[in-house]
Amino acid sequence: MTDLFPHAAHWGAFTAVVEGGRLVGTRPFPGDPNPPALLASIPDAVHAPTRIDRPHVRQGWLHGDRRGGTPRGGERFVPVAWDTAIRLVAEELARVRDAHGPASIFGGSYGWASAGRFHHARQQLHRLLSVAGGYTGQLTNYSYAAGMTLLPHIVGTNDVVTGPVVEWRDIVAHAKLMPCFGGILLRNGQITAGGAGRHEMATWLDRAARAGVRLVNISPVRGDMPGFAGAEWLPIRPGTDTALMLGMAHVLFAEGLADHGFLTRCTVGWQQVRAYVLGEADGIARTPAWAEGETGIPAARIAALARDCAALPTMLTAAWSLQRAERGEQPFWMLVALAAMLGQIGRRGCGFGFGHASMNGMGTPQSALPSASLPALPNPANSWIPVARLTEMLERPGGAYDYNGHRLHYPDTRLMWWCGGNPLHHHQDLNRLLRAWARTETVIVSEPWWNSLARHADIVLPATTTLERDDIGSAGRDRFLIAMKRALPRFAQARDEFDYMADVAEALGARDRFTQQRDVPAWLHAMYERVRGAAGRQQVALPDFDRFWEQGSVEIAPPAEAPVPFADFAADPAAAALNTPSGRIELFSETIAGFGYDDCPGHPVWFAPREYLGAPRAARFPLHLLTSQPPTRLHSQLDQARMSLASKLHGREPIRLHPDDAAARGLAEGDVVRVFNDRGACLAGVVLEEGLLRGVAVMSTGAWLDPLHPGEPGSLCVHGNPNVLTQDVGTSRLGQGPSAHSCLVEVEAWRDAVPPIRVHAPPGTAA
Ligand SMILES: Nc1nc2c(c(=O)[nH]1)N[C@H]1C(S)=C(S)[C@@H](COP(=O)(O)OP(=O)(O)OC[C@H]3O[C@@H](n4cnc5c(=O)[nH]c(N)nc54)[C@H](O)[C@@H]3O)O[C@H]1N2
Ligand SMILES: Nc1nc2c(c(=O)[nH]1)N[C@H]1C(S)=C(S)[C@@H](COP(=O)(O)OP(=O)(O)OC[C@H]3O[C@@H](n4cnc5c(=O)[nH]c(N)nc54)[C@H](O)[C@@H]3O)O[C@H]1N2
Ligand SMILES: [Mo]
Repeated sequence: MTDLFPHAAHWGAFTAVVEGGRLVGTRPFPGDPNPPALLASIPDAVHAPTRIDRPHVRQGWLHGDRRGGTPRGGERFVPVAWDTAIRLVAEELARVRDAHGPASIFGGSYGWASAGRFHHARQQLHRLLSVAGGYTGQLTNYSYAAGMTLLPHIVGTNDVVTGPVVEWRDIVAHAKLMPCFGGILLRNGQITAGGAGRHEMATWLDRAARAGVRLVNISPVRGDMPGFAGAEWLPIRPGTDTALMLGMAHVLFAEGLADHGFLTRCTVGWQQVRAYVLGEADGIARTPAWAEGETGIPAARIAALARDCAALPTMLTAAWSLQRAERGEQPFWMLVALAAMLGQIGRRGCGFGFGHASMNGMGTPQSALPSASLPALPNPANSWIPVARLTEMLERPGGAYDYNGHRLHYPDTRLMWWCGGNPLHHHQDLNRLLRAWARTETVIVSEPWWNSLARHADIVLPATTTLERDDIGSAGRDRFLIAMKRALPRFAQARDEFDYMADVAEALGARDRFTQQRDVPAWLHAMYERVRGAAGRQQVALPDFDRFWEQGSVEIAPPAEAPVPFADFAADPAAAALNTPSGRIELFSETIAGFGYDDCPGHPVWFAPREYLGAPRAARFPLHLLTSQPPTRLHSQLDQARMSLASKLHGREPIRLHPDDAAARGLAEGDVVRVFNDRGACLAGVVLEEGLLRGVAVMSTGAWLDPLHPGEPGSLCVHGNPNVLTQDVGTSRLGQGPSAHSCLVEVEAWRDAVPPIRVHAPPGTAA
């Protein structure tokens, strides 16, 4: 017998096909023009051999080891009953809270978890820790921390990076030229946080190309723009986009092409930027020839692009990746400055935006209603760190640091609880993190799978997957609400976060405050009704909950006309002032200048990164490693499923190399190599790619960390997790974002026997 259930994942809405209690397939959401290939991987993950069947406790911890100082990952786990696990968790939370204060409980738990807005793992954890007395959280995100901290100072809002951004509808109709920093790559368009019913990036890019929008792929990777776009490729050295934009700005000022009317009416500080570009203060004119030296792009092409931008209706866009790098604030600030010099901000289909290809739903028509969400509870500890300062927090309890104008101090972390995020995937310099991790007294991990994170825990709590629970799928960048129906029985003793956390709350005397005396159906109902109420206020009629649940989805029509960012402001800057101190676009920011940060001064500038192809360090580690988003997974999720496994070579994560770089090292397609620098090393399998700038290597993120010697930080990752190589340093004191993309490495042939991959099978447990 076949049963069908509507459902959703971050990689799309779908119908779950169930036979005999097993998920046997997925069917794409009706009407999705471009359903992600990733949907085929879901059954493998749900029924993977690495599913955690019951709670487990690390042997040493169970026997009383709370000293900290134990590198985790090398010891056996002991299965325990849920009652025991709940008691241990509640006692440990209470002990740390009472002895050290709630800020010593780190519950930031950054991560994507799963679609389904009620059983959202991280939000459930935050609610629990809030009613238990508080915790240290995390501010901003790994995606665009530097951008989202900077841009409110510059344009008074984050919308330019989170959306709504300039829509493709308008780009197709009005733009003639679209330089894309980081390209428009369809791979990343498979994903929307919360799940989406429509994947339209390919459709819109195709329409733009057919409409005659000239697309320019400014990236170290030719494949960052699909062939059908007919784009021109400007191969650029990673980390040098700011230099390119400065070279273009020089042409605009030197040749009288800058729109002084716009600059004067709508910005402040353009004179400082102009002086810097022309080299009036320091004698270094940022000419196209100067920019060629940094970027590797011929000066004539830089100048021609600048002139074309000034002559044509132009839309500038940059991938979020540009700011996930040392001094990542600068390319975003400089892109705004460049767009201001062109004077087209606020015109239909023109101006600037970020992330048009970073995620599905960016720049596509979307509903103006709030998405369904689980309300947060106030955190009594009122303690947080900028998201990517994780290792430093563990290394330097009480230590001072700067962030966005604040002088702050790290909490004294004694306990970490991760639920819905995987720091052993997402954080940089994992060997350093693992050393710092060892200082923590207790690590609790909630996970459906025995991934690397679960293996580095003290207490492991087995979570259900979305297929095992009822929920609502809803993404701010999509126009559907999806009834995510329970399609499978719970796996073994796995439990829903809401369910076991209510028991932990009860042990701490706070069950009713955690559940707010609602069960799951009551919560889903309440969340849906909030959206329906908001819709009603905007004259949009939605069916009641029971109809929605029965139908399986509802569609909320997007506005007929695309909103145009900054249109009102550009028409009348005084009447529609921006939310910046001057009310205008700040090409010079008194506020930021006032912070006195040498790594983020008052206007955009070029900083030579410590790690890029022009750095002295490149003599030792001559390849720039980009760690991009994986085509075959979402981060570390689905790594154990068919698409990801099929992409590996000898079981190793691929590393893409230019044929000449490979030949210079005696390497051929399919060879296993050791990728290394002075932070760590991993194995990988060579894939040759002509369309790479020489000197650039690319690995996807997300291969599960598989140390040759578990429990010994610094050990070779035999599988190919590139975050053993990346550097862990804040973008600047302003944004404190991650700098993953600034990373130099070397590659050599691996001549020993290739060790087995162990992380895709469950770990040994003690009887
Ligand atoms: N080098 C490098 N590193 C990067 C990046 C990069 O470009 N380069 N990109 C960064 C970016 S942009 C991001 S957003 C991060 C992503 O980092 P993460 O969001 O941490 O990565 P995920 O693999 O999605 O982790 C989600 C975890 O939640 C678990 N999970 C899923 N559903 C449930 C559930 O219902 N309950 C529980 N308890 N757990 C669940 C999954 O098994 C998985 O382990 O990575 C960052 N890291
Ligand atoms: N399939 C899939 N899609 C995803 C995700 C996933 O895990 N899998 N993750 C999602 C998440 S959480 C996020 S935040 C977004 C991230 O979206 P992005 O940040 O846009 O994605 P990346 O893959 O890091 O980078 C995009 C491209 O930028 C180029 N690039 C890197 N450095 C530079 C540079 O210095 N200059 C220029 N000009 N180009 C550069 C790389 O070649 C890369 O292919 O992706 C989302 N989409
Ligand atoms: Mo992200």
